[in-house]
Amino acid sequence: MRPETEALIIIDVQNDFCPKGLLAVADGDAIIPQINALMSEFSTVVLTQDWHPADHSSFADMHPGAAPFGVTEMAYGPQVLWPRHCAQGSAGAAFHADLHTDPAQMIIRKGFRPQIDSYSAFFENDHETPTGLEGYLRTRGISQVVLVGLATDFCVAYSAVDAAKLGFGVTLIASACRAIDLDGSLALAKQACIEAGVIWQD
Ligand code: VGL
Ligand code: ZN
Repeated sequence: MRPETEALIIIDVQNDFCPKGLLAVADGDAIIPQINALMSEFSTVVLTQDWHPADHSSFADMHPGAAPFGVTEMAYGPQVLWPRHCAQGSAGAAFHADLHTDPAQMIIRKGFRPQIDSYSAFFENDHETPTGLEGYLRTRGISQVVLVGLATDFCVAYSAVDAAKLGFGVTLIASACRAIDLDGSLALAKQACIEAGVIWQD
């Protein structure tokens, strides 16, 4: 077992990010056996779940003339527009059936406000609005977090950078993540993580 001060945070292992999903990440489901095995080492396990309302502003079809995977300017800065995915209560938003969800004590849902996306498990994309996860971890005495899940270059990396900025010790296990890799986003995400002090474990 790892020390009780370490938490495993499993980002968005949901059907829509797995093969056949609405925003499928290549080989997204291939990481599940490794994640299931890792869970047994941690006394604190957190799952996150991307959880969008039907009128979410990250959906390309909410922006007339815009195409999925383009970028638009939101009140809080640039935002990639996505195909519809992880609609609240949909089968696509459910965790992949092979993921062991029973060991998790906490499930953080994010991206539920129509006007703002939330990649990070800690803050929405304005980098200000908290999800509450920081308080949960601190009051549980957690000082180190290990991050795995989908997608490496968006929700996992944003979570890792925020955790490091908040002062947690952070390790990202890249072999237990898969990336979207849009226009070099994976290389940029890795660089941002390393600059923030994240340990990027291949
Ligand atoms: C994600 C794009 C849109 C992710 C979520 O989980 O990385 N990416 N929503
Ligand atoms: Zn999303």
